[in-house]
Amino acid sequence: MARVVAGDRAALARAITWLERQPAQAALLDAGLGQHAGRGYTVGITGAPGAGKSTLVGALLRAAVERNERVAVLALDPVSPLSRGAILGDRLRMEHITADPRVFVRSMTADAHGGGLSLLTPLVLRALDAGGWPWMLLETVGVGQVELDVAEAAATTVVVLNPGWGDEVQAAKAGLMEVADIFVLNKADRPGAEDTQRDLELLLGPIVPGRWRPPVVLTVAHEAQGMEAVWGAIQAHRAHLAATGGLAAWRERFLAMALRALLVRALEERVASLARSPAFAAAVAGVREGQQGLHAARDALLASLA
Ligand SMILES: Nc1nc2c(ncn2[C@@H]2O[C@H](COP(=O)(O)OP(=O)(O)OP(=O)(O)O)[C@@H](O)[C@H]2O)c(=O)[nH]1
Ligand SMILES: [Mg+2]
Repeated sequence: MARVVAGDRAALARAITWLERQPAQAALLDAGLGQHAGRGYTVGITGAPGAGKSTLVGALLRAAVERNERVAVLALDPVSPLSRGAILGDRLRMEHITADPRVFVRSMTADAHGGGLSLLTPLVLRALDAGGWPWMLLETVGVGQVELDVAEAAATTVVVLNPGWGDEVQAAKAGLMEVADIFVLNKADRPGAEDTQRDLELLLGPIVPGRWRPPVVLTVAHEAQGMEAVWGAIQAHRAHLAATGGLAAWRERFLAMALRALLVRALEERVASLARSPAFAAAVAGVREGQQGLHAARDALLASLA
């Protein structure tokens, strides 16, 4: 624990494994880490599969390290074994920088709880925060539609789009506008970047004083073009949050998400053990014999949980 707080990367990696696999140790760890958390800043990176999220994260990482900043990356992997090749590709793109002590890179598997994240993502972010990582980049699994979970976990949410996505932008408008604090229009080396930028700007509407209007930043991530502009937009959004109380609101929202995740996990474990109990088998038999309906059986079992 002390070593995690002191910024030891190997200790942090072990701590995260505990969080994922060993609830008892995780509880001890969390109790000790709590007082050290609350200073880090999380930037979520989301967007459709193949939009260039990992390339962007790698390039943002390098740009930050050049300024001698410390950055942790948490990348969510898809569950499907069919995507193994892509995962390996992601790793290779970041491999040469992960040896740098100013960088911490970790991946975890996205789960059925949705949003391109894992249920335990908030707990891992909290461990990174307590470990003294001032910046945390959270790359979601490439989700077909925009999910809201990442915006709950992150203070600043970056939505990565590509040129020629005018129609998709229209279709996804509501969700996009809700989650995006910054639009990164990546692959700007391809035709149509200006058109897509114009479509987005139109959707965003006019600038209203005092309200945050997501900037649209053009990048060519695999050539590291536009990285200072993206960091600049992140800093500007952070300053806006700090000035409007948004930073405190985010920390509150994030803690609520982490607590909800722990509750869900505890309840899932209790449901799983209940489902192995004789009372559960008896309830199933009762439904089969027509003595009670499924809902009544559920209510009786729920009452026994309390
Ligand atoms: N032309 C061009 N290609 C790019 C650019 N950025 C990334 N790519 C390429 O786009 C492909 C997908 O990039 P990734 O970074 O893996 O995309 P991703 O969004 O992380 O993909 P998933 O994690 O699988 O959803 C790779 O072949 C990259 O080399 C860019 O700015 N221009
Ligand atoms: Mg990726």
